[in-house]
Amino acid sequence: MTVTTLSRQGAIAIVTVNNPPVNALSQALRQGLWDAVATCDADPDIRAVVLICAGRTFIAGADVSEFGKPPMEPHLPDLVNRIEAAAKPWVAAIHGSALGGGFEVAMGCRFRAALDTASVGLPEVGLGIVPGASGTVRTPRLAGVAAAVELVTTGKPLGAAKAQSMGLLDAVVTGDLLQGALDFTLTALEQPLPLPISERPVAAPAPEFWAEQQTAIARRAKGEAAPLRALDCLRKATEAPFAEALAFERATFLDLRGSEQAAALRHVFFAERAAPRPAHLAGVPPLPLRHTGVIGGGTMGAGIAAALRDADLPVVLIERDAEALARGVANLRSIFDAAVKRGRLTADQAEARMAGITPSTDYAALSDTDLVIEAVFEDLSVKHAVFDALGRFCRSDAVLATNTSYLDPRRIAEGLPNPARFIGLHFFSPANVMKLLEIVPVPETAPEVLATGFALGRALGKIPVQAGICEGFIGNRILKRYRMAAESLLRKGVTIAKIDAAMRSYGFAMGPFEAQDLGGLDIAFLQREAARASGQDVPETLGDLLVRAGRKGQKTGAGWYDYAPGDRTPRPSDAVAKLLADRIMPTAAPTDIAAYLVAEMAAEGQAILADGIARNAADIDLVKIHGYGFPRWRGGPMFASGTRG
Ligand code: 3H9
Repeated sequence: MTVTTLSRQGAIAIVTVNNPPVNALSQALRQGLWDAVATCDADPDIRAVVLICAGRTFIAGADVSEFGKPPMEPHLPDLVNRIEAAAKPWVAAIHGSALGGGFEVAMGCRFRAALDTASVGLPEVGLGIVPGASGTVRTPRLAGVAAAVELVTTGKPLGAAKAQSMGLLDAVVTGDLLQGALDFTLTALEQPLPLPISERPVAAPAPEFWAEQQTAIARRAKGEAAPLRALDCLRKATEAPFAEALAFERATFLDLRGSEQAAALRHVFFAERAAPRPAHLAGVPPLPLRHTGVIGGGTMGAGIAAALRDADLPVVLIERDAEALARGVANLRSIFDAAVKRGRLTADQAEARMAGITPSTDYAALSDTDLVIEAVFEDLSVKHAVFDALGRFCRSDAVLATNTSYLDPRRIAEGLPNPARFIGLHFFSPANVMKLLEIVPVPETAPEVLATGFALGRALGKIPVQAGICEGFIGNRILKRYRMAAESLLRKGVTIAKIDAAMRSYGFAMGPFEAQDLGGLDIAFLQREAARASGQDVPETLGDLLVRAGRKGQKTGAGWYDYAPGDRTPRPSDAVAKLLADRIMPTAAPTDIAAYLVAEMAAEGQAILADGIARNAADIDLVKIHGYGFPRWRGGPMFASGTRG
């Protein structure tokens, strides 16, 4: 396939890139662009070159799948230099995303014009690397050091308008991109050309600027190497000549590319892209999703309804009585109000979200829904009553889903007239924020219903992962093992604070005990009690002792730690030490606490694989990263412990 084609419009050459799916800079594309420079330079009738891409996006970056292989010529930094040094000025015409190497190619061009819907960015830190083709050296020369630090160290793409205001783009066009770029080029040719970016000066900021950035980035990065290494490159770009800074960036890029963190982040990158479209559902068409319903307006139900509204799906919200319904609507209102406060939504958008909610206490309001998600109290008889009503009032082809975390979906489905339409959709709180969606089919679930679960995940921008049926599915089953392992360390005399600190320095935002205090110890306690009441042999946990002493976590001002009123800072607790004193028998404990706890998670992951509960190890990693705060740059427990499946 020809990945670049050359055409002409008057004196302007048009180089069109066509390398699906995302025009990544494979060796063939680099060579194609390399040759295009030579062809255009040699043609005396060509005055300028517009670089434009076919398909869904401008060049989305280096080809990540080539990263594990030996680099092949022409190398990207050389290509960017060559475009910049071409005898004719190149103009990048950007739609979709110009990311990483794609934006570096655009910076090799003399001008950048973009559609108003486009975005640009240097997301390399998200892959554990730094830009490797002059991103850290050209960006500060193009847009100043502050803009470059933002772009390079956060990795977040910027919309066209913002990018233009920061000087990263010369023009933003609406409508026909090619025409807009051609018009821009003709006008630009009437003026003296600006200097190539590599020849522009860069103002070095005050020395304290770097120290401040270093501190702020180190705090955010929590052990992730790339953002700080990117900052080093940016500093070099302001202190050394262009070529020297470029060589420094290249060396840093190559060093990081071979690192464990980069391998972990590449693993997550590809796992995230594989998850929404699992191979076993290829060719199975999902059912249409136009109207949805949510049963229960509590924290979970309201969060799910908000997620559905964020994807522009109309929602019928059902509660058992007017009072509960009013609370549910108020819960939704406060979710959208908070989004307005944070600047994530405008007031009008929040109103439109609310306008798409139809609150009702009458199940008949669900008669036209394609999908209903139940999020009521975790009690089998309550769930049965709900599904009995759904079976009577919903269309026979509507998908009926439960959001249960701990009940057996097979038992919830008992008695449904059409269990082929039934599925578990396990959201994580807050459901409009957390990316993970565990999809749990029962044996009767029809393939197209399972495919609809994945289609919903895609529509909501979630990471959907299929889980089999067992206690806790994938995520909570591993969480339970993790907590038990943490308690076993505690019993051996390792302090609560030390265990939490070890997991924080591993990269979690919180350790296992702090996290329980935040979420509340009573939920898992009540589950254990219910299991005990039903005759199961559930050994007593240390957490049980705390809950029985009234220590349910932050909400009671006391859990594994003590809390001062109105203050969430955990303080080691003498009361807990006393409460647990006779359970703690100092014995040899593993010295590398994090390694031990991660190995325990991975061991449970292995058992989950052996039981057929997860489809592959990468899915388990996604569950822990997107539902439980496992540090992304560690790749998930399976990857981190060498189970790369
Ligand atoms: C870099 O550029 C380093 C340089 O500084 C220096 C080099 C020397 N490579 O996400 P989607 C595949 S680092 C290979 O679902 P969307 C992806 O796996 C790179 N493959 O599409 C999937 O494959 P499949 C910096 C890639 O429309 C398919 O394309 N760039 C790459 O939702 C569709 O992907 C980035 O990090 C790639 N770079 O979103 C950009 N990118 O269909 C990463 C995608 O077989 N990419 N694929 O499952 C993205 O952010 C999104 O793909 C994008 C499109 C926003 C572009």
